[in-house]
Amino acid sequence: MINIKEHEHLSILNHSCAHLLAQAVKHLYPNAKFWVGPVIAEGFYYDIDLGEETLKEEDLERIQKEMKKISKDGKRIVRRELSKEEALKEFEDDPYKIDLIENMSDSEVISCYSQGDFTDLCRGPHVESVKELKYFQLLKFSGAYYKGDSNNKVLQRIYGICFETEADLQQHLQELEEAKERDHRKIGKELELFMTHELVGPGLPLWLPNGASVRTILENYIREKEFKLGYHHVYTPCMASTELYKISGHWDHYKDDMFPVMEMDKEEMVLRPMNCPHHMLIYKNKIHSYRDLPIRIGELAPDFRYEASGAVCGLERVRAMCQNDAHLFVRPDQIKEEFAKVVALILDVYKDFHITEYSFRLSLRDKDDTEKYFQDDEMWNRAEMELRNVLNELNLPYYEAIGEAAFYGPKLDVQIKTAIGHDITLSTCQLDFLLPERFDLTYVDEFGEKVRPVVIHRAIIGTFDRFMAYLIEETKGAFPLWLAPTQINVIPVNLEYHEEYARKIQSELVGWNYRVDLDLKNEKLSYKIRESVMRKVPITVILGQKEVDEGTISYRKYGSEETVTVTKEAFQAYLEDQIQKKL
Ligand code: TSB
Ligand code: ZN
Repeated sequence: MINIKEHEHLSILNHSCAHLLAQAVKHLYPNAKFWVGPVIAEGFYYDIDLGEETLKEEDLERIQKEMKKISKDGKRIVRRELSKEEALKEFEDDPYKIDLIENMSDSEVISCYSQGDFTDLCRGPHVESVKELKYFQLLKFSGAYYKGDSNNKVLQRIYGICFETEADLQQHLQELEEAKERDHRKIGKELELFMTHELVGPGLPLWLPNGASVRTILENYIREKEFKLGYHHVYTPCMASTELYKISGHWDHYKDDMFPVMEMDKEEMVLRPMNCPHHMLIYKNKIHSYRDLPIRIGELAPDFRYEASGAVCGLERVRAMCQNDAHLFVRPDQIKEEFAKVVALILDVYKDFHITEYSFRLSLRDKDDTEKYFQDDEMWNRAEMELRNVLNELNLPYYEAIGEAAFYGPKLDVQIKTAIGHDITLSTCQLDFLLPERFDLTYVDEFGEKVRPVVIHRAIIGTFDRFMAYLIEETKGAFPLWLAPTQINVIPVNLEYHEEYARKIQSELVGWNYRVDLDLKNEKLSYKIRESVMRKVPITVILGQKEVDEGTISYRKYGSEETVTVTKEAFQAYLEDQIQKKL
């Protein structure tokens, strides 16, 4: 989907359209006051104070109509420059604009733009006339706290988008519609994969049997892969004393993302946001020789993060998650090889899931953010240089992002775009010189000296929660055979004559270790087939007189209208082939 901010002219068009929106709102709500109206990747929005009023769906239509009217009128958009003093005078009735002006430096040129009866403070640039704003659409509205602070007043935020042509606008609206259809929250509900409940809370989804069935397969899949690659899995508790996080540095640099402390008697406990500290202790539990390294400690580990309630999203961003985590304890001379193995594992897993649209992001620290990042220039320089070297040697194409590193070190993140346009990290591989220091980890080298290992943090599936959100959107809920909650749905054509054969086939298929449903509802065949398709079951088996007489199986693959009749042996071979190819 298009990113408006990446196009110079579309950015100007959308910014001008935000002013048009404000003008229309002012016509319809004369007391309206305006905060900010920026361009965003998805178009534009404006935050508006409508006093006691809250918007309704119909209001959007009225405002849009008014915008069309103003656009037809075709007033020119005129820029004026003001001194700070003049600006304060001009906008004296508008506390929001006064706030903006007061926060500008004295040397800054303050400009405002007028179009007919409406003037707004703005840096610009804008199009020459409102006439140029023809192909726009208001998309939605929501409440938004003034300055994003929940102690402040809720403003009405109206979103919209503007294009150069009607065709572009229509294409975009169609893409939005398709994205909505793919949204994992919608499909998750329809296919009964997961649910949420206000009594549990935001960001805390409940996995239903269908979703849990897919997750179990994912867990077994990745565990098996990791065992083969020399990982050792552990179980550790999902809470610990705050002392542990004071040692690790989470307390100083990650506290805002953690749930508050639980006090019991004299103890202070916290839910863990990450598993590294527990795994550091496991490493430290024994003396290690240089010959033992790398040591790979893996865990399918529950973590808790206090994500903002406005940021949580279905399974994609949750407050209780389960990481496919591992910490690799390596010698400095093993960094490259071990990192390469992790990248190879990521690519191997992506091949199995047919993941092709992703990019590598080298996530670096923001030197100025002294709160988020542990301060040790030498350590950061070394880690960033090592990581860059590894990536260059592996010939991985990547882009850099300042301020996206973990507090303990730089990361290689694998980024994907979700159906609704979020840019999220799926897998991650991180280089850390800090935690070995904080936990005083050592191994004995070939000269009998104690030296520090390096830690690689990595998550391939990332979290099962986020990965599931991704899978749902990619497959539109039509999971491949090996992952589908129900793999085969058996339907007898006529209950009276074919139920017995259908029961026999179902039990044989279950005996072959497939997840099989038998539909004995008293409904028409066509209804049952339609329902099977709605549930996106990969294979629907339809058994009638011919199949009973010949001892065969007729089936339809999801997405195909064609019915294929085969022997049981051929059916088994077909299923095995599909599973093996992960289709
Ligand atoms: C890899 N300590 C490391 C670990 O060893 C760590 O926690 N890294 S992380 O912070 O990047 O998280 C790992 C992965 O969890 C991310 O790559 C992302 O895929 C996933 N993740 C992070 N936050 C959330 C969330 N709120 N909801 C769902 N998944 C999340
Ligand atoms: Zn970690």
